[in-house]
Amino acid sequence: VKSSGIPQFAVIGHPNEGKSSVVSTLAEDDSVRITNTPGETVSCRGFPVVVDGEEIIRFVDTPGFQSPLSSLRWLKDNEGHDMLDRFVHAHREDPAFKGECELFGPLIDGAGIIYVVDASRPLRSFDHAEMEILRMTGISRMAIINNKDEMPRYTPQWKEELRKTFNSTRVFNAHLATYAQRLGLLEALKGIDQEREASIGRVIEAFRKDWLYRNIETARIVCDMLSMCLRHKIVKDYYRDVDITRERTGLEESFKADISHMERQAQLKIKALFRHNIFDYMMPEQSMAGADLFHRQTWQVLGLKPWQIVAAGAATGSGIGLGLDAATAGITFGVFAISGALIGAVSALFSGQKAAKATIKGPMSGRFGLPGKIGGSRIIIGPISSVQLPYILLDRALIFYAHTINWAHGRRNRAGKGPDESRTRGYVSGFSEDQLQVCSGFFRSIRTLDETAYGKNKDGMTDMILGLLTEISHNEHY
Ligand SMILES: Nc1nc2c(ncn2[C@@H]2O[C@H](COP(=O)(O)OP(=O)(O)OP(=O)(O)O)[C@@H](O)[C@H]2O)c(=O)[nH]1
Ligand SMILES: [Mg+2]
Repeated sequence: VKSSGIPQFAVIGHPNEGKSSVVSTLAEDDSVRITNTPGETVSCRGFPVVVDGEEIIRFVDTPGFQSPLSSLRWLKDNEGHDMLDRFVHAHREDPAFKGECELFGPLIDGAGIIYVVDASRPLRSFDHAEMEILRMTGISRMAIINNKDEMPRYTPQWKEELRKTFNSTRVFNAHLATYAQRLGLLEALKGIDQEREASIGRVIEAFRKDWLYRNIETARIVCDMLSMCLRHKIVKDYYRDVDITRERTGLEESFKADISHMERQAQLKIKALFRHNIFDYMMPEQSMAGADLFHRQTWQVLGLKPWQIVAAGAATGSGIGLGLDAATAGITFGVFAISGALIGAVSALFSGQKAAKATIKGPMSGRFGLPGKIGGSRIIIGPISSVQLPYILLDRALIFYAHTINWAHGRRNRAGKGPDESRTRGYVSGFSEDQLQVCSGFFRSIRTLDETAYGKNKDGMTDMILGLLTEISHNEHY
């Protein structure tokens, strides 16, 4: 433990094994440099975890071992007190030991050890040398098996070997680690030595609290976004002759764009809350043509199922949803492909589904719907009265959240199997009747002028969303 009192861990290992990736994921910092070039990291750099403006733990990224076999030989010959210090003094000018001189730095400063190995390759002699060096330091240490390949062929051998030298060994994938797995890693870190137990316990506590705070914020962001979308209206007055059909079409386009923009703003807030600067889960907006999307795929996968529309008490008079074909057979693509519902769904509002109001008032409003010119009129687009759209917006927000929290900060490319492909449904289709009641109560209250009723419903909705976010957070295998 450093003088500042916060626990510090050096992430150590052979070049190119994923040390920087592990640091990036644990510290939730996507500014850590990660490349496929061995020897990318040449000097130590500490990455603090900051909660509430206070540093609670620090992970130090280090360069890889460079000459582990000869370093081990020297250390064996010079074993004893201050040997790392003496090693650095003796080899400071030797380019063959640059890596060791650098990576021993944080250990001399009192950092704990997190040793990273890639178990998709077999153990070699330098691995034994590195482990032996770490054992000789006597510093409490944990090993992380970070598998770069999907087939961790050599995990059993590695585990057996690591058990001999490390206080704890954990499988932890720097690219795919979820929140639950990061928490699990901290728990294991707590167990490696008694001296650090209390301080890491506090880190875990702070980490949990911070996560709860982020989830509460997310629930608020989602509720506010839904309120804004459902209240949205465009009102435009015309004092001269205009082509009303054309004007109306133009305003409908603006309306769609406005809803999309509000959704995007909420997503960006969530993204920032979870400290992502690079990763941005883009919900496809127009993966399929609008009307078709409306009937066949989107609204079966996202939003409500037919029985839920009835349960939500929302079916009457809406003219929406009950015509949905309940058959979901044939849906073989993941949510990533089908969550491109928003524009389609909003488009559907204007395609004869009577879902959003488009009101035209004026002296010649009787000609509503007919192409032609009228003067002195007003066009009102909105508010949305679609039963499904708010549920689709909610579903998309939850999907966005799940992708964002489960995208490890150390993962920089989109190649490989992501979480996208495994889910074929949104979350709303799994809602219980009670949950639907909360939603429909909230959606209804958005339009009333009764602020107290709105506040009460919004609190209920926030709590319910918070429950969903917590569930998604703790789902290890997203
Ligand atoms: N698929 C996959 N690739 C990984 C994982 N961890 C690291 N990599 C890849 O392995 C390469 C090296 O990762 P780094 O994190 O830069 O490794 P490092 O140990 O810091 O490397 P040096 O700084 O060069 O010693 C990069 O191309 C990473 O994207 C993982 O969990 N899964
Ligand atoms: Mg590195």
